[in-house]
Amino acid sequence: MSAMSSALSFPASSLAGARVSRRAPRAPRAARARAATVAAAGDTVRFAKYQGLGNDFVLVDNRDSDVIKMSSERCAALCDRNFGIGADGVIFAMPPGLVQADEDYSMRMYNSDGTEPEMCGNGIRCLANFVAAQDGADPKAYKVGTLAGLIQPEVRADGQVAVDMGEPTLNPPDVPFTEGATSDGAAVRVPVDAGGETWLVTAVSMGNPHCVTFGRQCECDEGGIKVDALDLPSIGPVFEAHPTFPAKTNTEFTEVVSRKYVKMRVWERGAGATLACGTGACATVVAGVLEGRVDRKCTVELPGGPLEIEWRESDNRVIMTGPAELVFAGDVDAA
Ligand code: ZDP
Repeated sequence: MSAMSSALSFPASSLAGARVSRRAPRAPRAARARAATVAAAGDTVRFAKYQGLGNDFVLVDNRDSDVIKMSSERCAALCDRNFGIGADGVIFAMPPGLVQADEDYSMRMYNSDGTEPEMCGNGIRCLANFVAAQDGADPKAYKVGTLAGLIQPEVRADGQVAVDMGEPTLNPPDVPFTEGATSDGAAVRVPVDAGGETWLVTAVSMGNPHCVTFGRQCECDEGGIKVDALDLPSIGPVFEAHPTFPAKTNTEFTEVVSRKYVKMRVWERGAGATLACGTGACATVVAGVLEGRVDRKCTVELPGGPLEIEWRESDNRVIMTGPAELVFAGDVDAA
């Protein structure tokens, strides 16, 4: 494993924004292909480690090139918590133009297993703070291109980052989810067999796929799941690769404490059990509203801490607010 220096060189700071429209077209295949990696032995990359409620990421400023500085395999190795830096993923600040010309920059990311998701909620809050620190910028709004469309995070003076995550996608084939819609074009409380039991799930996309469940069919009638009693490492992977989710899925197991407060445990696609998932918290509140369990403004308590989520009635957009903090910085071999 290559040398890493841990000189702390960044002033902690923060950023901002609100999103344009989720219906923005996905990045053209050419743009994604163009970003193939060319790291050579001996190249080093400067990185900063950030975390949002314990969901942690290695961040790299890659805005000087269309070519991603490290391969997905190298990123997976760096995410290893024993042999690497240790993280749930690696995020690259890329040049603008992934979705539209007037972006400030764009975002590409690898999960800790090396797969590439379309979007990440905790990650885009960390990215916004990281870029502001790089540029020594005061809190400001950014337009960020992602594989899920344009997202605009807003950094507030108190250091919290509020992100307009756009409109949820509920049409089952677009999640993608193979089962049919059950109410108003969405797949709500659909019975799915997993781990030898029947669970009731609601399928939501926040640019990436989510399977939200408040419990097994039997429990749902008796007040729902108790997340602290959940055997997440055994049931999580079953849902992640469930045939009803052809692109695999993140799964949110959710306990309702009140209409304004839920406890959630997440098993992430390509990352396993994490301490928090921003897109997952958004999907949880959307599913909770569709199932008539929670209000549109709701706190989602995760193992790593609380996220404030609002699914706005006025424009159907989801707003996620939470922290994003620098942990340390250093240099690492790119290959
Ligand atoms: O969709 C996926 O593969 C997720 N694992 C991406 C990461 C999601 C993230 N945890 C979030 O906060 O939304 C970063």
